[in-house]
Amino acid sequence: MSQVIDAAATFRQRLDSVAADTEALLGMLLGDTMLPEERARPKRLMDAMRHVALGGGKRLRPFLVVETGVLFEVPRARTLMAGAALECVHCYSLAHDDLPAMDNDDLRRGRPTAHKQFDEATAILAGDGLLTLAFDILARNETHPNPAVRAELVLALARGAGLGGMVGGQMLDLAAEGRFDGGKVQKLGAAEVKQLQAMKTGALLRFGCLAGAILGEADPQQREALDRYGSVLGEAFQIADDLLDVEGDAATVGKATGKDAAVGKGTFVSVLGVDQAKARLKALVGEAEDALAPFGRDGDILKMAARFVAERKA
Ligand code: GRG
Repeated sequence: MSQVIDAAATFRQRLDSVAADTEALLGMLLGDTMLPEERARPKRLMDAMRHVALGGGKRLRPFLVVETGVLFEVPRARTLMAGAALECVHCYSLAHDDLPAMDNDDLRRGRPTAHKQFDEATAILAGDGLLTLAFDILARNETHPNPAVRAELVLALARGAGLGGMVGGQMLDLAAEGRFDGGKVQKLGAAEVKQLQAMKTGALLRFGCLAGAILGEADPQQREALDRYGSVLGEAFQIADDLLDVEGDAATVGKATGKDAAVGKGTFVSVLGVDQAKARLKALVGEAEDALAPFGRDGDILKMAARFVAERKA
């Protein structure tokens, strides 16, 4: 029992430590200091970008970058840079997803969404600014001295975030809601839900797990193991998210719940049912642990991350 508590406490400490370092780094990147080629940093836009990117969130994605980087002894300053870039993309996606044209939410991370705190145009530009900043960060020498490694990171994040990744997944999601078909909801099967979610939420989590290996110039087998871990983790994350929408309460989750069922959305819970979704979640944690086998005890923290993702309440 005490070993279980120790493992949970260790994981919490490591997650909190990455969260604090990411907050500080993002605060610096979104500070008043202008960069070469910049003419001005408009205050309202900066305030909105800071609202979206700072002061909340579990920072799970930067944690994955840092902890996969630890496997290859990548200096923490480098993994924090790549983690901050990934978090910028994640935060932009949340701000755009919350817009009236998308999910129309008032609450995010327990605070007013960007368009509520500011206005729609500012929220769109704040998202655009964060998306662009992500690639600016990856292209910097501090992220990695080898330009080929930086280019690989840029390509991998672009693939995860773009047409065949998160943005494409969001499009499939909106289409399934019947947005472009007079409100006629598409009845998705399990394979379609899996594909949609692997794109919409899984692709960024997967990038998080691969980024440490890219920064560490890991061998193909090690990359393959982390790629598998990342894919499984992404599915587990989404099932847990779907369960939270059904069973969580808005105050703890930090956003509105019950929205998926209200719009008849195809989710893991709607296609599998609550009990089977929970069984699948448990199986995925086992698969995530298996994927980490090549790393021995060094993979323990990432195994804890898989359990955390499955059991999370927010
Ligand atoms: C608008 C291009 C575009 C994409 C939106 C990711 C996404 C696509 C929308 C977010 C909608 C949503 C709530 C999806 C469920 C999974 C998810 C990304 C939850 C939030 O991630 P957490 O729990 O959030 O890691 P924190 O706040 O901890 O960072």
